[in-house]
Amino acid sequence: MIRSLTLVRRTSPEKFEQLSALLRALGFEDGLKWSDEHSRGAPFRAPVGSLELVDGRAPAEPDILIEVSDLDTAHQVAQTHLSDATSEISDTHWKSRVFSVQLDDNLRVGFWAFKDPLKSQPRAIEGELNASGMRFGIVVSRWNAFITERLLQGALDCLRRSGAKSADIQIVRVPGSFEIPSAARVLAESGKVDAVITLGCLIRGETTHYEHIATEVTRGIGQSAQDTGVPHAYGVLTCENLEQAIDRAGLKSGNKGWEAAMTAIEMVSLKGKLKWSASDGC
Ligand code: DLZ
Repeated sequence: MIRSLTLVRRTSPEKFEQLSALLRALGFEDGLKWSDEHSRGAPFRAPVGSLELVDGRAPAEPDILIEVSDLDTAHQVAQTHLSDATSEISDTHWKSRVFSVQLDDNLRVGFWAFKDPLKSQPRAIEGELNASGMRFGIVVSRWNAFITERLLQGALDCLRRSGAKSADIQIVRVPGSFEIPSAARVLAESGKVDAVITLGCLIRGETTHYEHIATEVTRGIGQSAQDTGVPHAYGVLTCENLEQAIDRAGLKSGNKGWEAAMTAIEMVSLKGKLKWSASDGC
C-alpha cells in the first residue's frame, strides 16, 4: 500500500539543489519534479529501500537517516558536493558508522552503514550449519587413498562437530572417482540419506584422459543431484600434481572434505526451509 515517504522542510533553493545533486550522485533516480506558488518537490527513487520508524535518539539527531552500501565513498561524494556542511564519519551505538550533512538550521541529513557489510544484505533464506538429526551418505574413492582418506577425516570431523551422529553417517568406498556418481545415485535414491558427500582425487600428471574423467565425474554427480533432488556436495579434487592435492587435503588450502560436508549440511537445512516457505505460499 505504501508508495513513498516525503520529507517536508523549509530551506533555500540553493540548499535544495545541493541536496538533490548529492542524492542523485549517491544513486537515487530522479522522479517527476513539481512546484506551485508555495513549495516544490523533488521525488527520488531508491533501487531498493525500506521505511523504518525509530523511537529514541539518533546521533546528532538528523531529520532523516539514509542507509548507504558504501559509507566512505558516500562521504567523499558528500564532501565534493557540500564540503562545508559535511561532518566527519563517527561510530554509532548500533555497530554502524554515520556522517551528516547540515544543509541549514532546518535540515540535517544523516548517512550511515553497518560496520559488518553482511548486515545490510537483502534478507534471504539461508541454510543453518547444525547437522543434528540429519543423515548423510559419503562416497569416497580408494584411488589416491593417501589424499581421499584425509578428505574423509575432514568430512567426518565437520559432521560430528556440527551435531551429526555417527550412526547417521553411511560411508561407501568405490574404486576410483569414475565410480563415484553411480554409487552417489544409489545412495540418494535409497531415501535413507538427506545429502550425499562425494570425495575423490584426480591428479592430472598421473591420469591419462584426465579431462574426460574429471568432466564425467562432475557431470554425473551434478546429474544425480538434479534427478534425485537430494543435495550432493562436491569434494572431488582435480589437481595438477600431488603437491596441490596435499594442500587441499588439510595443508595450505584447508580440507576440501571438511568444506564439502559443511556445504551438505547447509544445503539440507536450506532444502527444508525452501520446502517450508514454498508450502507457506512465500
Ligand atoms: C584410472 C584412473 C587414473 C589413471 N587416475 C585416477 C585418479 O587420479 N583418481 C581417481 O580417483 N581415479 C583414477 N583412475 C581410476 C578411475 O577413476 C576408475 O576407477 C577406473 O578407470 C575404473 O573404472
